[in-house]
Amino acid sequence: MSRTTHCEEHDAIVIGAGISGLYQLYRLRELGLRVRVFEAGSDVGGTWYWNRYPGARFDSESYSYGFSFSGELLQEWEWSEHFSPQPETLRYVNFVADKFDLRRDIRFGTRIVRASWDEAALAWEVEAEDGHCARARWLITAVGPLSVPQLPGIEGMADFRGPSFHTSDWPREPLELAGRRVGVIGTGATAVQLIPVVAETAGHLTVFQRSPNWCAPLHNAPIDAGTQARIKAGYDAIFARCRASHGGFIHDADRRKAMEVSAEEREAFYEKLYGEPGFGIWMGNFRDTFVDEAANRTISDFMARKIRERVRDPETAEKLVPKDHGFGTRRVPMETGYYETYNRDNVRLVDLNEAPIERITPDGVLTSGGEHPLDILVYATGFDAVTGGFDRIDIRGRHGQSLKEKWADGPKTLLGIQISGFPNMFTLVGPHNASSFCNIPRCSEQNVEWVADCIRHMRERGVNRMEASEAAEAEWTEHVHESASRMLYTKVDSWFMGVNPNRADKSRRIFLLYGAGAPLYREKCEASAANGYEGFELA
Ligand code: NA7
Repeated sequence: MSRTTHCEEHDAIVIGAGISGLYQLYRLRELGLRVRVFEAGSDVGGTWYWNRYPGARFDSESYSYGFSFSGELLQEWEWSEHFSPQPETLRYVNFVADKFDLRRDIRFGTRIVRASWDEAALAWEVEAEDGHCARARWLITAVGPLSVPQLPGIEGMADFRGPSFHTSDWPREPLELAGRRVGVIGTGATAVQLIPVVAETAGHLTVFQRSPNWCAPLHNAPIDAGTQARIKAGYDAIFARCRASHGGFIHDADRRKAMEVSAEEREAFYEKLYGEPGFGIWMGNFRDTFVDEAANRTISDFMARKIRERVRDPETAEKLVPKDHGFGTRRVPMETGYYETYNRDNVRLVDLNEAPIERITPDGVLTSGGEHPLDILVYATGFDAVTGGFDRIDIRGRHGQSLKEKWADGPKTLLGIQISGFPNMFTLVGPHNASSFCNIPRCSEQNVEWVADCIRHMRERGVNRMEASEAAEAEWTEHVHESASRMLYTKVDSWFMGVNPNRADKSRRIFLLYGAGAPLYREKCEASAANGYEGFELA
């Protein structure tokens, strides 16, 4: 990269001031490094900074989500609900930033657009949209797995007269919904949180659904004083439980297989899970639910019955029952009164399979079945998942190799944390990393600590350069795909599989996550470190 302007010098650069980037800053500072974090937003929070739509909240139990590294922080902070709403979570992240004085090393309003490795200087140079330049030996990306909003390419979008926006761009100024006709396109996890809340205030709500999802009740509730005290006294046990589980949640698979028990027992077990808060029905189900189609069919049938019971109009209920994939093979949206929303007089479900969208008009959405007049149009159309945050930065490694080109046929990494050809760059919660399929803070803390230990190791031994070997990278990539191949979610289209209907390359279908579980992932990371960072070349 040629440059004429002044360039700041640091030891490490972190891109992103969300949950992972903030903790990385804290850890690297502890090592005595000069660290600079660059953040596109005007404040800390990442996901919780951007996603301010009504109804946004955790699907993780609040007390399993917060940072675990500071006992003092754990005792000081009080979550008010079992599944924290976004405003409270954003307050929490701000509280952490203030408590540890993190803001002084963060440059806000700075979107990094280029990063290139300088082999002669053994340093990364990054450049922001505003031309700001910085150099450092280490580059750590904390760009988030769901940070690049995807708007659909529907004709006429620019013509719509009223407010229209993606859910992650929900207006910061108050938006009056009362008496207005609102349209929501999409029925993923975001829409399922949003729709019941909007329906309560909007004059009329039209939901445009292309594919229904299997949604499960969240059962949120306030945390009472007694529970609060038990939570505070029990953090060690909570984190130990998360650590032992496949996905870093307090829920972990039941040891039985679905067909090992009688139909009555199975039904009773599903009822119990359905009545309990959180992801238990997804993460705590029979252990073969997501590898065995017959097992999966039993829970899918149960969930379908629940939808039919809860939605009064049988035709609408049928539209809400997924037919093309089994329960839990895509991300399970967690709901609060979602299905009952369709019993309201002011809500209408439009099935886009029956009547596809033809165009957006100045006054609404035109489908083949007619025009739906709207005052406000919300795109709950998801994100360019996992690799999107990397693709929008022009990252150049050794010999100017472009990361986007290297990953054109899918990500290749070692442990989802480093990439051959891109020395001294670490990818927190990146593709093929267990963190992207996890209760994120639980797994990203592991990523951050592994990176900090690795940098400490390099400095102590005078190592200036570390790069994943090509052979180890190929082996890891093979392991990622091989270990996921049995899983039913690799047979279904979703953002897990990098299927993004709004991308130019619609045909791409590659598993982006790591499906063999956080404990095995952690073991593999620890083994590499214990063997002098096996698989990496240190110089
Ligand atoms: P998702 O889960 O990717 O959902 C996006 C939704 O938008 C989904 O229902 C899509 O239908 C729909 N969509 C996308 N493009 C279109 C077009 N062009 N027309 C109609 N419908 C469309 O994103 P979310 O934001 O809900 O959730 C993302 C993650 O955030 C979530 O998993 C949590 O982990 C947090 P499709 O299924 O493609 O037919």
